[in-house]
Amino acid sequence: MSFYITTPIYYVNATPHVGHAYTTIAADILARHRRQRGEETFFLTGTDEHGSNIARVAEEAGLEPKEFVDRNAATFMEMTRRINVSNDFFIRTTDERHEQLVQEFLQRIYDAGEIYEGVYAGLYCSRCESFYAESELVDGNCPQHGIPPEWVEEKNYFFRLSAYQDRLLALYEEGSDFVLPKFRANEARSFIEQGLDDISVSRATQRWGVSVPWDPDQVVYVWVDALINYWSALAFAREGEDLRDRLWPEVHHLLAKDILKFHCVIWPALLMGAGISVPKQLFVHGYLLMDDRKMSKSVGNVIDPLELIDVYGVDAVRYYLFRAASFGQDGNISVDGLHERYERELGNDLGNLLSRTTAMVARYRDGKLPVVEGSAELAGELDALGGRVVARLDAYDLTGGLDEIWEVVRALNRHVEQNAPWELAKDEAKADELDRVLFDLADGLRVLAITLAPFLPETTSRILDALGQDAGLDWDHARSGQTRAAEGIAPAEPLFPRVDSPAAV
Ligand code: ME8
Repeated sequence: MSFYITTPIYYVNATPHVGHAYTTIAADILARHRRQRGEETFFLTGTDEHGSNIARVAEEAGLEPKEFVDRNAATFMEMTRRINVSNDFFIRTTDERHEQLVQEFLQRIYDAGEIYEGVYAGLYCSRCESFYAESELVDGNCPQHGIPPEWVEEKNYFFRLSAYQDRLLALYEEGSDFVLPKFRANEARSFIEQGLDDISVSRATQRWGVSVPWDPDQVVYVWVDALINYWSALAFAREGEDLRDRLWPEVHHLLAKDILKFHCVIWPALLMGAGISVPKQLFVHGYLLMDDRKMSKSVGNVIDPLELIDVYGVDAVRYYLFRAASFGQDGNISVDGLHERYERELGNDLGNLLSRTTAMVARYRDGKLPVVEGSAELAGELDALGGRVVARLDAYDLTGGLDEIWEVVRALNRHVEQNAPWELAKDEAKADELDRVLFDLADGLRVLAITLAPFLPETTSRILDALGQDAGLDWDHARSGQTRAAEGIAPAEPLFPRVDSPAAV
């Protein structure tokens, strides 16, 4: 089984914010999880660097487009590194190898007779890089950006999207999981059912893009250029190998609802036009909001993920984003909310559990952890956890995955309270019982660490180190009774040290 997962490629006209980090971390969690299960996994992210919007912003900054995109792509690469994601490749659409494949892709559609020349006249929002019908405008403005679109009239090449209605609807047939969640599939389907207009796939008045192969006076429309990245990257991501043979079309696209139409309608049609198989699945998530408004660079209400990471650490940010909002739905985030969950859930529930466990092993057993028969009831809970998390993550339910794991965090905290090891330690006759409880806690923490590894990669290694466990992160180890005997266990440093107040950000 192979698992290929992608994020949107982000526009480099501004610096990255938490919204970009969100999708990238989600993809990372799924990729890390599949690797644990031994699947061949490939995780792609990158930047979208052509188009009139970027050319304009570069000009405003007094830079050549290439210099501008090089600088800004670097900030996205830096974000990708700082949020600790395990992407296998980072694609930039200004990579010549991508540009060539865009031409090849478009030529295939052209050769199939699915592209014709026409005149486009319509309202265009350069922020979205998208045409709008009058009826779609809100008070005469772009519905996404609230600015008036420009009237554009030019010779363009058109793709016969209108001819793909039935083939697209077939993808959305009853029972298909082509697009998830279901309510997003319904949105895409009703859009297709309304009837599709042909779309322009080139621009005559722009220069910052990939030349149309049969007419170098035109450049390829930036959205077409961008979508092709998911397919092109595989051809050159690994030296001397064409991964398309193995990984296409086993692709899972993650995106937010702002770009649903491009991904769920136009992209599969373009692929069909080029004679290439359509993606296996798309998951469309909601928006991160601040005070109930979408966080976006055009509204200006953005949080820089790196500032949060500086204060709370990368794992806390990775954790919070999937706790604050149920993945799939919209949800508000705030620094106060992060602070609260950091203290309560990460610091108290998980961090203290490790501190107490290691402190008790150090104090009552001189740092030695023997292997004994653990509690059958707890073992049952630990053994059920792996399957539950798999079911949630296979359904892209990252928040549900954390819920399942936190059930066990809480169960272990109850186990400490109910068995009161500090009382057992007072009575020599209860030495075996104490060993059992300490083993239970270590075994439970080890299983938690493995199931949490995709969400909290740094914390996982710290937990396993503190318990003297180094068995690796394979999903097979997410079962009870696999903890090994250890020595030299010392009271662990707090996993989530105190942060004074949210105002620190
Ligand atoms: O649309 N909440 O790039 P983009 C959740 N280049 N996710 C958010 C978000 C928020 N408030 N803000 C941004 C483009 N995102 C095109 C994509 S793909 C072939 C081309 C995330 O920089 C989310 O994944 O505007 C959204 O779909 C994406 O960033 C848009 O990024």
